[in-house]
Amino acid sequence: MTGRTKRRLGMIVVAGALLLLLSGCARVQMPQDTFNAAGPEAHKINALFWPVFWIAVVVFVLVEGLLVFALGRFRRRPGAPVPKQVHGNTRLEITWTIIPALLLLGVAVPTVGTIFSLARRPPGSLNITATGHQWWWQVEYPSLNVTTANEIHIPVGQPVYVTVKSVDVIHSFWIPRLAGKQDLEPGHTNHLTIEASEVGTFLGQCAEYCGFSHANMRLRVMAQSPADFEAWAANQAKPAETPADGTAAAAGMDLFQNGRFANGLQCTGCHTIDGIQGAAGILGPNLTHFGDRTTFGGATFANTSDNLDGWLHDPPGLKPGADMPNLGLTQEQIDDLIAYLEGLK
Ligand SMILES: [Cu+2]
Repeated sequence: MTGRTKRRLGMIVVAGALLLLLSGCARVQMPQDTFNAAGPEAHKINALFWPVFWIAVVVFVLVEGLLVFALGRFRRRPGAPVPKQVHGNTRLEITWTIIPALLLLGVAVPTVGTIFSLARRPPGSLNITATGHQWWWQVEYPSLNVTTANEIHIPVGQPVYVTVKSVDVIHSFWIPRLAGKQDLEPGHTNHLTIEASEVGTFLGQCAEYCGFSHANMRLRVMAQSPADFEAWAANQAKPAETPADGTAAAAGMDLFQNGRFANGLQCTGCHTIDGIQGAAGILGPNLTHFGDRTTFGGATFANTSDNLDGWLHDPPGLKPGADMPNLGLTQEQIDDLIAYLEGLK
């Protein structure tokens, strides 16, 4: 390769790298964009991030600029100038000790302030508990007598103080547009506050690798107007509806309550449905108002008949490592169960 080809190749590589870098700057709306804050807690984090980022940019440009300049100007070549020797210059050394110290102090004050502000339990907050399971979220509203899974409904404009726990391994609760991350640790309780200032659905996920289906441990926050939220909570607090006699849903309910499947397993051994006698299992999600949810399986699958059909045929086939085994259900049993579950509004 000649020197010229080498130089050309080098330029192409640099141009390609620059293009790649710039492509990250496109303002595409991403559902999990931390910079697109949708509530006061996320705004606090951004208000800290941006000043620190720009200070770091200025320091980077100054330091790297000086370095590149010195490399070019004083590199070893015939007739190169010898730079002024400054070893042991007390004034210079004091200067470059004091400037970084002041910068760090300037960054530390708002950082500590933000940490305390985020950790505070805001007055007038709604309290909920999110419990991590491999691989789904149990969500409880103790003051409203509501238990659900994976989808967290909250009222717009009210802080929600989330107590996070884990029953197995370390998980991390993260709704990027509403707040930072908070770890869920077995045997230890942590807290964070989320709040949305606008109506909408905010996506999130477990942010701590927790095994096989970590990527399938998602969650979402549905921020609703206070009136819509109240209506939702009032409905959720009711026991499950009983389907009309003779329908497929009624057959599904009977299967749910009394069916024994592969290895003698019963639905009620793992799932709770309020209003169904004996259905008080807590290994899997509470299904009392399953039909009201838009997703299932760790908010990974849209709550459609097709997806439910796939799930009931072979849960671990859809979600590797799922605790719910293949129960060996017949197509008719699956259809009845789907009719029942979809009716649990
Ligand atoms: Cu996890």
